Amino acid sequence: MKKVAIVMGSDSDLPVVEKAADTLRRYQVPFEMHIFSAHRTPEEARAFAQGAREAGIGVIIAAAGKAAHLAGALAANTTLPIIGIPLKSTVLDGVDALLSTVQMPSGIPVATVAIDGAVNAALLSMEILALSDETLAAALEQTRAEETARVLEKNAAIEAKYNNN
Ligand code: RP5
Repeated sequence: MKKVAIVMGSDSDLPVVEKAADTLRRYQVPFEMHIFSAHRTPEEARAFAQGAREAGIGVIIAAAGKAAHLAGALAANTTLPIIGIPLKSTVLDGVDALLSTVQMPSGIPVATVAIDGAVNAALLSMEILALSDETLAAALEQTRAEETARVLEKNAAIEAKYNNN
């Protein structure tokens, strides 16, 4: 199976990014983690993106806050799918990073998840890998079915408590 690469702009991003790593671990999907910054280490970020396909990576998750150009900078240097996670910071609550990540010019796509949406970023990366991996596809289907069952169970409890008068 191809690997997922998780790239963050700073080690201060790790508390959110860890949730993506945990999610990938749950499905035993191989991944690697890096700190590359579009602004502080632009050469390293570019070199990483250019070599990613050859390194066996299938999807890149890029997490950054503030003027979050990391996902776009990586996307500029590879045609692998890039998933951007805009991170919440103290001043503008992550709206700065959301807009910086999501508003890509035509031709250089970044699939942007919600602010701090690390779990969905991991799930989306696995849905992409699952296009060519039936075992992973089945595992994702199973989780979805379990979640549905959990919600239906809660609905049944609420209906029984409030609707039987
Ligand atoms: C971004 O700036 C990083 O992704 C991080 O979210 C933010 C702040 O970085 P530090 O100053 O904490 O290193 O590039």
